[in-house]
Amino acid sequence: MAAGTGARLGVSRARFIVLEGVEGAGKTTQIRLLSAWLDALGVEYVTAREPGGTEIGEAIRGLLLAHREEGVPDETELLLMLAARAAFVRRVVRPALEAGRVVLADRFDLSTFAYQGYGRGLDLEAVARMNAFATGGLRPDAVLVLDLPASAGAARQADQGSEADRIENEGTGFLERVRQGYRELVAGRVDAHLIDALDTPEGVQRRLRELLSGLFPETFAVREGS
Ligand code: T5A
Repeated sequence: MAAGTGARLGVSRARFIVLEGVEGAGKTTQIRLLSAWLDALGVEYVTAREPGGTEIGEAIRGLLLAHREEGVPDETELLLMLAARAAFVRRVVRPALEAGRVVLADRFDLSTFAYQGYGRGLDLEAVARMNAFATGGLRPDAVLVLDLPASAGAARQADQGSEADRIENEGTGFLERVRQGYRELVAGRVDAHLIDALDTPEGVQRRLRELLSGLFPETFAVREGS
């Protein structure tokens, strides 16, 4: 978790913003560019990833993404994701929002619906009930879903040269179900927005900034002197 350098406490209003999308969609890249923007605006923020963001969450991330010979039951995967989220909400998100900071999160509950619900085929209503317990009902202010074909995201990751983790190893059939899941989920949630992630990183970033400035001008609009 990194704290922003903007020092104008009290100017910005706390917002919980989540970046979502299939592997290689560009979430990390866009959070880095959004962080630079918030620095320039003088908005205080924290960034964090899921699963992770806390000591216990990072330990759970290691358990979840490591390759395992005997496989991991889908229910175990779900419960571990939610165990990490319970700590993330209580140790990272709520304290930051209470301190008046923006939270930029790399994944949150839409990932669970898309991966464990649509990807693994677990019952969406059961996932929703358990997720609500883990989050204590906390919802993001906006969920920005970077949309691109799963094969394009996988190709970007291959170009990057990073080794595929356990979930990335599920292949493009699984990841395409996840992608379709995201598209259906966005259609059913007023806080979620679909963004074309096939554009250049700069083009995607322009769209995200326009969207956030339009949705929350009191937080993200350029102010005199910033
Ligand atoms: N998971 C997570 C669940 O199953 N359930 C859950 O509830 C949660 C919370 C987490 C894994 O856990 C699963 C999902 C995941 O499988 P992760 O590290 O968060 O893993 O997920 P990844 O999506 O694998 O993260 P990546 O860092 O690999 O992907 P990003 O962040 O989307 O992409 P980024 O920015 O690193 O970019 C990837 C490459 O593409 C290039 C970048 O330079 C980089 O090389 N790139 C672009 N190239 C061209 N055009 C653009 N617009 C580009 N943007 C970036």
